[in-house]
Amino acid sequence: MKKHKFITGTIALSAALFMAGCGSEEGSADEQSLSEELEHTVTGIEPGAGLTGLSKNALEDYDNLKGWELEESSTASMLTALDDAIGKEEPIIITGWTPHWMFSAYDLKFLEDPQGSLGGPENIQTIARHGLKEDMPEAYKILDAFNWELDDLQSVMYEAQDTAFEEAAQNWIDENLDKVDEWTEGAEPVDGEKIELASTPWDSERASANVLKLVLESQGYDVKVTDVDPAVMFEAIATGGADASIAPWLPVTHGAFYEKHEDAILDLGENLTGAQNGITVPAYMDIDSIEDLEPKE
Ligand code: PBE
Repeated sequence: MKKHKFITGTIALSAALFMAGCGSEEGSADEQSLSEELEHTVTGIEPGAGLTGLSKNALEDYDNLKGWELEESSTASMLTALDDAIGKEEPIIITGWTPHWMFSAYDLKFLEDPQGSLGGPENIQTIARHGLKEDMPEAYKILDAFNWELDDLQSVMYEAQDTAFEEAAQNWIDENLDKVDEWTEGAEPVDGEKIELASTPWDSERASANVLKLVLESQGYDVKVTDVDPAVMFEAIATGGADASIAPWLPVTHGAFYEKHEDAILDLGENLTGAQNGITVPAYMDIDSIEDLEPKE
């Protein structure tokens, strides 16, 4: 990230100031004032995100989060608030996840979550509508074979910070033809067949959808990608309104939508492992666990 150097410097300085200021005061007094400083508010993202549902559960699950609020808005405004807070060396608590460039742009940490409200390691999974295998066997083969590593997805996502997702996706494909060949192996090209992919509007899924779109296009498909809320995405696959998706986060993030539509969708398994959600703070904040926060009195 272009900002990286500047921010690292700021964090080092703020960490030093913070520690100098903290001295040997009692932890609980500090935490009380920290929670007050945060106005007992977690800065969240879109209401429709799976992560928003999990974060609401966390507010219920932890007794010490009594009176706390989740401020729902958008990923863009959460990131603006995060950048602001870090620029001013102020505390902030957000709903975060990886893969996302926020973890490379800033020095952040997930708070420990002993209740497991935010889940553990997540997979990104491929789902398709019933009948796709029979109707579009060549596309089905590619979807079924599609899988990559965290590093692959991140390299597309990071490059797309400075360039269009489509260009970043094409560059990744050009550098990873071996991997792409594995996905398309044994699949016959088609002549302009239409396929509709449902996706979600976060950068990790913009990256994966753009890569798959280009790969399917290179095989002769006419590809349409629609970004929708996770609930709508599952609904679209279940009702046949879209053909497939490589965007579901499971088992926990979109677990409720998956369970609702389980019988009406085909599960083609994971396409990426090692995703993770978490209540997240800048590394300079002197707390490690959700349980370090204090209830609103
Ligand atoms: N996320 C990123 C999404 C899925 C991808 C974790 C913010 C969510 O539904 O919560």
